[in-house]
Amino acid sequence: MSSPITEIPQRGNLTSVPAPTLPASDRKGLSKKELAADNPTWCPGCGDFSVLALYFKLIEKRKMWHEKITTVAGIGCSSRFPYFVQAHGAHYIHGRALPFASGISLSRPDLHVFVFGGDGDAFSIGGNHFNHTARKNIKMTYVVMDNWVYGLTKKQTSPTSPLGFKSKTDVSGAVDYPINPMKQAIAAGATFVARTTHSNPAHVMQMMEAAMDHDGFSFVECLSECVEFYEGAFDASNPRKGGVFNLVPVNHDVTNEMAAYKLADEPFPGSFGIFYKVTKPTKNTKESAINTAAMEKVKGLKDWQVLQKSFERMK
Ligand SMILES: Cc1ncc(C[n+]2csc(CCOP(=O)(O)OP(=O)(O)O)c2C)c(N)n1
Ligand code: SF4
Ligand SMILES: [Mg+2]
Repeated sequence: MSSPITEIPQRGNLTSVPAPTLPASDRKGLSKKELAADNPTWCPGCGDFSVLALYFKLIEKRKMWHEKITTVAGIGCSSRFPYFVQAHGAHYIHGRALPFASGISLSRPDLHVFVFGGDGDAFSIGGNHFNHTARKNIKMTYVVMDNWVYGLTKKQTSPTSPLGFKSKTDVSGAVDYPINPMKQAIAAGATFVARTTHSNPAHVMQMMEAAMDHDGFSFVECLSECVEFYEGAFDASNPRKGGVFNLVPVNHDVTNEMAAYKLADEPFPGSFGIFYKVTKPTKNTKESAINTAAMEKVKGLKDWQVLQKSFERMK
């Protein structure tokens, strides 16, 4: 019996499909035990643990199976993520997780592609890839574990470090204005933009679920404390540390770009939740239509005949 689990789309028939949430079936969902690959090497207390635990929970809850998910990352403490997941994925080049994930998403739209990484990976070396993946609306979920510092390389200023932050690259305090990931994502054309924090696991889970259900490029900024090099960075957003955790107002219109910018402009700790969400055709769908039309033109021909036709055109 054919099942949606085993079907792999053929070239020319690639359509953007919803996240692989399958109805309860005879097949059991993966458990955390089956998903945990290795003992994470993060420092005790690092916010990244929370994101990993919630990713396992998400896969378990939504009954996603190994052959339907892929976990991709660049380089950094947060980008070690795929090492700790017993599933298909790649720990790729610094800043290049998104182009790698784009290739996977466009060639296998039946998969759900999750990308994890840090603020340096996303907004320094990977800054351009972030903008272009967002504007192309390539279907994937990108979770940036923002700790406002380069953790792996032991405390350099990152693009999200606030002014005055003392680091090995700014010994007397950061002088460059930080970027605002939410504004940047909206301006670049991301069709789903949300903000959460590792200290509120239920909210992280809610945002990751909403992101994976979005048909397009979904971006989640997740504050994730680096206890080693930026302890207390997010205390003002954590009620357990005397801070406040404010949800996006219930009357916020997620399709209103200007309203989303206004939320993104709030001073720290700001609001948490979905800032922006619109429906637009994905590159996956558009490319699939182009592929189908191209395949139609060479229908019935053998591969060598298709090749010969291409050579003839080049003469
Ligand atoms: C091409 C290249 N340049 C620089 C580095 C060094 N490097 C590794 S991780 C990193 C920054 C990591 O910061 P971030 O992405 O914020 O991740 P975190 O460790 O904070 O989770 C840098 C500069 C590298 N590995 N490759
Ligand atoms: S250095 Fe910071 S970001 Fe890296 S594992 Fe340790 S606490 Fe986490
Ligand atoms: Mg970082």
